Amino acid sequence: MVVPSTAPVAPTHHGGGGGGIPTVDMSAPGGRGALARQVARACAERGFFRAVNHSVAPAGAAARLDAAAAAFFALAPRDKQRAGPPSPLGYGCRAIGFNGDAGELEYLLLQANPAAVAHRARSIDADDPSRFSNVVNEYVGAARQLACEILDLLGEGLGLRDTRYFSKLITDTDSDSLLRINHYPPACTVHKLDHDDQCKMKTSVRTKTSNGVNPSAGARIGFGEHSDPQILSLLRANDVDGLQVLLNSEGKEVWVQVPADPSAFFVNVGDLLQALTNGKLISVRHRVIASACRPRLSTIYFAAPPLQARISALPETITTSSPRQYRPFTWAEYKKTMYSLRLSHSRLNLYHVD
Ligand code: GA4
Repeated sequence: MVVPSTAPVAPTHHGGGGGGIPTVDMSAPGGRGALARQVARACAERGFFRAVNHSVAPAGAAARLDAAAAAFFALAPRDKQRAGPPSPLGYGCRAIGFNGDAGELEYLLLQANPAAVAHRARSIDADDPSRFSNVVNEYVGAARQLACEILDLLGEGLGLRDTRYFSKLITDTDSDSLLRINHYPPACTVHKLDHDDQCKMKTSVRTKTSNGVNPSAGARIGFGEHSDPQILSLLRANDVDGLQVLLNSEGKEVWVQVPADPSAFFVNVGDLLQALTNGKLISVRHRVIASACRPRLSTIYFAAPPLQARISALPETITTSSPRQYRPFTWAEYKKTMYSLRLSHSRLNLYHVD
């Protein structure tokens, strides 16, 4: 296994935060090998990077999805609730998962395949369901293509025998990938009341994270601390800040603000990719603080394998000095575990062979 050691990842240092967040120029002229090493290094050191100059044109599929999402979230609560409850897919307001987690957001969670999107679209855009499904399918296609490009670069950067191993898992016709569209209403009082009315729910958002650390004073938890369970996640958001990632800085874990960049994709390694690479790539913990006075809209494509896919560290990642870390499991088995636990649980540890 090749440990990515050259081509240091360019950290970004924006005034209000972002130190230590790697940026990868997907169209850089330096050649494919250098790009592959850069992507692998970012995922090994941070589990996270900002992809710029990527293949998804902002004026096309992304803009059309944003417009469809904004139109949906602007509907009356009763109309939105027709697409819910999130069980786990559908429209959700504040409640996340089945075990009492909540955040200051509303969202649509969709299975990222045309048949499922068409079915769900009937309750999302009753006037013209195919309009909504076309927009979603077009976006999912573009996001999947970018995810494959990144996964193939990772395969090369890690020196895998089958460099397309990861991308084949997510392009399988039975891939269990998801699309999540999140709307974080503004934190300012006048809007907050609107939002409370909309949800018609009395859930309180915990202000403490799982490790007992309080987010900074006045912070509203939009989406609590967690790692993504799948292979790779691609997030795009508008120009409103809120995303934070937990990074290691000189032996200490620190929450780093990710400055908003609507033209970029923020890419993060999921639990399955950590397991497949025997811990060489790390599934980054992240959260959203929704304290802005403007609404934040984000879209995340979660690239996942089929339910029956066997997740086992690739042979190239196992050596005598780096023995197998996790027992093999199927994605179906892992999903069952994750839905039985709280959002912040470090669920992959349950599969550690110790
Ligand atoms: C976190 C990442 C994705 O948003 C998600 C979430 C899922 C859900 O909202 O239904 C989970 C969460 C996420 C992991 C633990 C379980 C399941 C909520 C929850 C408490 C869609 C996913 O795949 O896992």
